[in-house]
Amino acid sequence: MDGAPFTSSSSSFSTFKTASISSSSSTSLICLSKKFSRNHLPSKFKSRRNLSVRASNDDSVVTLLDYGAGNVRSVRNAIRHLGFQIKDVQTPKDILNARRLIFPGVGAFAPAMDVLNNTGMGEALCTYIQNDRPFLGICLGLQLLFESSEENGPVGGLGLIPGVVGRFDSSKGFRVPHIGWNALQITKDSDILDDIGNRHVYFVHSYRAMPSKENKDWISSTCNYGDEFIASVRKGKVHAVQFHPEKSGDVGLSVLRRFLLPKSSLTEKRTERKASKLAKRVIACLDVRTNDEGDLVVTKGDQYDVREHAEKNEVRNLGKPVELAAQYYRDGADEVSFLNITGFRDFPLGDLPMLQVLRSASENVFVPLTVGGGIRDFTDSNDRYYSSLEVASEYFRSGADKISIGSDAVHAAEEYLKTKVKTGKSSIEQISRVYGNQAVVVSIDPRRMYLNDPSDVEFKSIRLTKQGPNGEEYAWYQCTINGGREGRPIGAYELAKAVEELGAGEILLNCIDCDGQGKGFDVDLIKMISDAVSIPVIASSGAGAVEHFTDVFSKTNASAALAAGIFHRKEVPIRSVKEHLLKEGIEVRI
Ligand code: 1PR
Repeated sequence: MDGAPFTSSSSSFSTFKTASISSSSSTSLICLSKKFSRNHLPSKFKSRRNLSVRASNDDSVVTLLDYGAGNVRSVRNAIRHLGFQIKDVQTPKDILNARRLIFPGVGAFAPAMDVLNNTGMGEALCTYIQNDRPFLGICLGLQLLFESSEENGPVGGLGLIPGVVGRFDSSKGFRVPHIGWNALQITKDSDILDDIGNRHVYFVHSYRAMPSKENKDWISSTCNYGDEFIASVRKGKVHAVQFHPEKSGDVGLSVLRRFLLPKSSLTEKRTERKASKLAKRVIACLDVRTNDEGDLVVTKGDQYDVREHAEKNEVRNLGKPVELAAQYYRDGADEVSFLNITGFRDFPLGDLPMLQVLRSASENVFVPLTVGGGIRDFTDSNDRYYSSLEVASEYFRSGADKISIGSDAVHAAEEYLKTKVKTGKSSIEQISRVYGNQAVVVSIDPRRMYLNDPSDVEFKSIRLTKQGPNGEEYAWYQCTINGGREGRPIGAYELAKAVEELGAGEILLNCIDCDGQGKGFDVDLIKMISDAVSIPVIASSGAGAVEHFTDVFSKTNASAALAAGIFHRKEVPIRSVKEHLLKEGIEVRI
């Protein structure tokens, strides 16, 4: 089924030596970029006029340029979902012979340019695009068209569009990475965006290209996030988008459809509400584990205890992961998360059922998928060592857009706080370096520890809005590992700050005390953490009613709110959560 990404001998992402590649590739890239910046790439590329473009005439085939980094499976699934077949680029000639070409770029700018240069694909791409052939670049596939990027750079790009790709400026109080559903300002007719009108699309990036008078004629839409950045470009049959159409639900599928079938009819379902800014996200979480019969089921803890308190003491079984994920997608969830809650026990790459769940779910879920559980360096019983990067790479190849690290992040933070040295070896650093920090979520499992006097502990504590059981006015939040089984000498505040410095792009902030209680999120905890970091924070644990969502979004800087039990038990539909938020004036994606 899966076409294979082409790999150049020296820089294939799919080989596990990735870590070394990035360091080596960076050196070769630097000298390349020096050469580039000196030689203005396009001219060098333009020289070889003998690169002729000849299109195959198979109408139902899409040529896909997949250089093996990150989750291209979602783009494949979306293309197949729209009834097209995929021809994978193996050689530069495949680009030149493409009838239509999609270039989904995931990961970091420098290693991507390195692969394009080392394989001659960059040159072929330039020729293909300069011949106004049907092209769609996605995310990094847009950024690489520009002259250069500041990401681990400056690094030379393909130089087809004037301008430099720079990092969002977090000093303006906007959380970086820009993760979530934001609104487009369409600036010129772009055919493929005709269906979008006033809808939200999904972004996940830390770098963006800025409008200038030199690139004005390319821009077809912008988006506002602290500043107005380029959200899409178009010239003739050449299109590129910064957002992810394959992860933007039905709106995104329509963008892909209109690229693949330019004359296809508009299917726009107008909504009465205009998308205007970054929406708050409502996330459905599926805690999964094998039950006593060995089946992988969706379960749900009661303060992390997932066993029925009946005579058989079984693992609570709330349904099948793939079916429930597809259901929540249809119900309007903005993201779906799978947490393999016993992952700390197993060897994640040996956990084939979990990988299979991910592959199957990603075939029908066109919103971002996050997977967590057991991501860490691992040595199996045959003494074979696997890096956490290898584990994460398998999850990305299987359809994950983001991975979530729990216990291993606690160990990494404790080590970092002890030495204050970034070794580059922690799972957070390894994975964020190659896939970008927007792909790395840290899941925190804290337990509330009541205090009469904050000076009783060395960790950050807060004054509680509601006193503790014995009238305590303060509490700190002790982090745990292995599914809440072991408390560690580190507070949630210290952990959040440390993992942000190590390169995490987002925090999933659970609370063991509130988990499954349906009495609302721990607003005190979420306020403390979302005020302490500049990366997005997902509020989690305790949702029991629609009001709990307005509460957490109006009293904290949480960017998203996650729930499980109320959705699994069909007590509160996702739709009613969103309608309530809209009624309360909180922008969400409809
Ligand atoms: O430590 O890297 O192997 O990751 C394990 C992952 O599994 C972590 O993300 C950890 O949060 C999660 N986990 C481990 N044990 C449990 C458990 O329940 N026994 N579940 C568990 C965490 C928390 C939320 C839950 C919310 C919402 N679940 O994800 O869905 O609390 O629930 P609610 O809306 O019903 O209140 P590693």
